[in-house]
This record gives sequence, C-alpha cells and structure tokens, in this order.
Amino acid sequence: MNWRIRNQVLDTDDHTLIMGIVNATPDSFSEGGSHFSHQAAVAHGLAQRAEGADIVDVGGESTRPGAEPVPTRHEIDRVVPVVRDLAKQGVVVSVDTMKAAVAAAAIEAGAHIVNDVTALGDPDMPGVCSAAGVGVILMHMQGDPQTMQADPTYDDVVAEVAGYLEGRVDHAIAAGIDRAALCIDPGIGFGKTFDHNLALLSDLGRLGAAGLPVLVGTSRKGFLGAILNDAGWATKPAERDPATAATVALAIAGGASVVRVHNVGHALQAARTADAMVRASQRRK
Ligand code: PMM
Repeated sequence: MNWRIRNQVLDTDDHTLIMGIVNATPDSFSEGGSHFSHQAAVAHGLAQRAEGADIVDVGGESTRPGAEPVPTRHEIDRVVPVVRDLAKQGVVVSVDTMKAAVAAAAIEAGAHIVNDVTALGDPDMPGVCSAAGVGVILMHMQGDPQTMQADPTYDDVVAEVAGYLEGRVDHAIAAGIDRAALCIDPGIGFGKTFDHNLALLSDLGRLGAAGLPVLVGTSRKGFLGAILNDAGWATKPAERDPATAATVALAIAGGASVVRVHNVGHALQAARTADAMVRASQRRK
C-alpha cells in the first residue's frame, strides 16, 4: 500500500512504518516532560531517525486522560521550532495536533503529516490539509481527553469504530483531501475500556477492509500496565517497552501498516521480525 504525504510516497508493503513519538509537552504521561526543551526534542527526534524511525511525530498538547487543553499560541511555540529543525534535517515529520492553526504553522515549517486525534474535528482542518497535500491520520476517540475515560460505552466497539472511521474518510474526501493521503487509527485508549482496547487490537482486519493504511498506537499505554499488573508486576509507563513490542508484532500480524512508539529500537526489532514472518506466510498462500 502507498501512503502519499506531501511530495513523497511511503510504501507500507516493503516494511511496517515506525513512527517515533516526540512529546514537546511538560506533562506527557510516559516521559515526564523530559523532552520538553527544544534542543532535547530535536535531539530525541534525530536519535529516533538514526534508530530506524520512518516518521517522527511531534506533539505539543498532551492527550492523556484528564489533560488540560493548551492555548493555540503555546502549542505553536512548542511544536513549530522542533518541526522546522527536524524537517530541515530530512526527517519525515508528523504533527500531533487537533488545531488547524497549529497544523498550518507546522506544515509551513515542513511537516509532512497531520496526526489528528479528533479526525478533522476543527472545521478549518480539512482545508489546511488538502491545500498542502499532507498525509492525514484520522483517529477514533469517544468523547474528549478530559472526560473520555469516565465511562466509555459501545454496543459493538469494533463495528462502531470502523463505521465512525468510514464516515470520517468520506468527510475528508468530500472536503477535498486525497484518499491516498489518508491513514486510519482505532485510537487505543481514547474513550475505551481495557476490553474495548483488546477487542480492537484483535480485530484490526475489520479496519483494514477500508483499503487504507492502519496506524496502531499502543506504546506504554494503561492497558499494558493492567496486563502486567495482573501478572504481578507493577510498571511505570517507561517500563512497558517489551509489552509494547508484543503488541507491535501482533498488530502487524493483524494488518497494521504504521506503529506509533516511544522506543523505536525495541519496536523496530519486533516490527522487522513480524514483517518477515507475515510476508513469508503471504508468499506461501
Ligand atoms: N496516542 C497518543 C497521542 N496521539 N495519535 C494517534 N494517531 N494514535 C494514538 O494512539 C495516539 C496519538 C497518546 O499517547 P502519548 O501521550 O504517549 O503520545
């Protein structure tokens, strides 16, 4: 599958794309804000590229459950200098934002992809993305970050998430975004219980039926902490990279084309191993 992002095409058949996470936020749940300073964020992104990240995702507003929204001006000040420095050095950069003004500033600074956890909730977002021809990630979330984990409810989570994403794909195309620029994401942990997350991860093929690249973001998330806790091991988020690697491999077996992770080196080993096994099995069919 090809994913068109601005002036480039990413080929997801050759290998699963690894998206490294750079949080330019003082309150990110998994890194304690250690990558908040501009230089540290750029250095982190460059290190991820050197480790094998295909894309570096830069975010300036935490979406952890209960996080407070960040004013647009602050978000631009956090994100844009980091995007500019990474893009200047040839890194494929995505900007993790739900605000069209932040996306526009990041695109102007060289971002190739807009990662929008509200799937074009800002009415100005489709125009910003279509004008620049950037790649667009449409993610599912029930509610908003402040309230989403209060009481997530679905009749059939997989059907509802797939149906929602189909609707957002139609909306994006109707608003002028090229279908080839789209990527879809079930939004693990965004308004989902433990069981909802596992149901989505075990049925990714349902989302893949749309014929678009599927991104999966499990890295260090709470459901992994719950699994490890059940196994008798209380973990901090940064201790969950082996568990993340397991989900990376399983997501690839289930059809994911892009994985969003904090620890690129660990994910790369899991992804390349899964890629080799999945492709060998496809060749035998
Ligand atoms: N998860 C987080 C933030 N942004 N974007 C996409 N597309 N998918 C995700 O699963 C996702 C995201 C939350 O994790 P972080 O605070 O560790 O970045």
